[in-house]
Amino acid sequence: MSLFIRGGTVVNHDHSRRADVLIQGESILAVGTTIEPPLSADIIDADGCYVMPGGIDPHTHLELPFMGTVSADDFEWGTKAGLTGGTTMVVDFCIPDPGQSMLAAYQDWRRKSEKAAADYGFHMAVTSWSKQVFDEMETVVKTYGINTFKHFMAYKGALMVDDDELYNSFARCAQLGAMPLVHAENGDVVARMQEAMLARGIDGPEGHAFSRPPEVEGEATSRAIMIADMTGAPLYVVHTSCRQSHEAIARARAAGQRVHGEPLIQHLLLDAGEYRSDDWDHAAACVMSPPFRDKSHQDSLWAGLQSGSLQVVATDHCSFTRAQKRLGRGDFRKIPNGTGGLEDRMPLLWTAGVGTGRLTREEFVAVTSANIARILNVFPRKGAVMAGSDADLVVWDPAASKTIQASRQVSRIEYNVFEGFSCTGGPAVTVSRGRIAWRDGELRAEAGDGRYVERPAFPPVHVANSTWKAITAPRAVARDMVTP
Ligand code: DUC
Ligand code: ZN
Ligand code: ZN
Ligand code: ZN
Repeated sequence: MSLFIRGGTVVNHDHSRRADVLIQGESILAVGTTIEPPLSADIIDADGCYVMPGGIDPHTHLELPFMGTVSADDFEWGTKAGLTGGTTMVVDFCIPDPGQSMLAAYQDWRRKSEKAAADYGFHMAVTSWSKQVFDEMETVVKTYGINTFKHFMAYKGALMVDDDELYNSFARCAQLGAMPLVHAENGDVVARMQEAMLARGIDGPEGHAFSRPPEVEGEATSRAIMIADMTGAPLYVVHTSCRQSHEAIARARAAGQRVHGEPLIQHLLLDAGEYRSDDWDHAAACVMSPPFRDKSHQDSLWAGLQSGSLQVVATDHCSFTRAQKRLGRGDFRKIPNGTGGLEDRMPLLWTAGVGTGRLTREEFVAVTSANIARILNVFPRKGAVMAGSDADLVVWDPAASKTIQASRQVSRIEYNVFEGFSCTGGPAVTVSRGRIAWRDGELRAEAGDGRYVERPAFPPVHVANSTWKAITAPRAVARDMVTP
């Protein structure tokens, strides 16, 4: 089966040119101006459109058991929502239950993701430290093809890890050629501030935002960066939402550290004013961690994307219904944290980025796809419109217009935090591994069409001392290195 995309402008992260694209089976066979399509090829007319790599969302939580409930969009509906908006791959967080092994958690996630309609990979969460975790990390990298480990510096009493655990796990990542990820918020300080808010009688969604100020994120980001430096590991800071965190990342990069920052489309476009709403349901819908910030932080995030000190735009898609959000009436600490965005990230970023001149088209491709593929080590299989790459791409109509309305969305919840936003520019056709997954408003992908994508390890930073003893006794290792 072949597809021929004729007459468009191919946009990659590094250049654009007028070219046709021939797809054979699941991959791109050729990109050029002199390709003769086979007689049997389905022709897609891309005149006036851009042909770009499909979006990759490196940060989703589909069917995640979290805060006493389970996120509403599962792998089927989350990936279908993504395809509707031009996203052809998600990377979801595999989070072991307390006491559960990583290996069992991985099997759970593979089971849940069988119904994915688009390709997907996983990150693995490290929520405690032990010899068992040390050993399992090797299997996760070498057998499961997962080269990223997530650490929560917040959610005290649940997922949070302390500095000792961070140090050990980051050092282990460095040995394995894996990269640590951090949710950077100081969970101890957040817990104290939450108590202080409730003691003052502030129990609504605004209390959520007040108890997680930017300083809490800036401190944790700086701490994680320095711990990563001491272990020789690279670092990826998820949902970078504020100036303090961005500046810490930019400083570390200027000093030569491999640190990556990931703003969310939500933090780029929505601000803390949402929590001042008189409408409890609306304010609760916007509860996520980190919370939306004052507008001044948005300028910092856009500047980071423009200058390259921030590399990626994600969603942290973790949707909850109104009824689920209402579990937190009377105590904001119980409002399930999370917002959606998978369906809207690409059109919104195009509109607010390319449409305003803040981003070039190539930069748009970089931050929604190519940079992510490179950072997560699946480039150029993903993230490129190039001969040999997977045929995950989007035929993007810069004139398409859409007003975001929850009543018309694919996501399985009854509201949308971007309700009423108008987008100019959107997918005319989304192609997922060579198949038309979405075209002119019609979703054609089906549950089970997606495949699991393995992501190989990076070359290890250093391979010496890769034993449990060396990791758990860093001072002894340092001492051994001093020769008399
Ligand atoms: N933040 C959220 O808002 N939801 C899921 C997990 C997270 O860290
Ligand atoms: Zn997080
Ligand atoms: Zn609003
Ligand atoms: Zn998350």
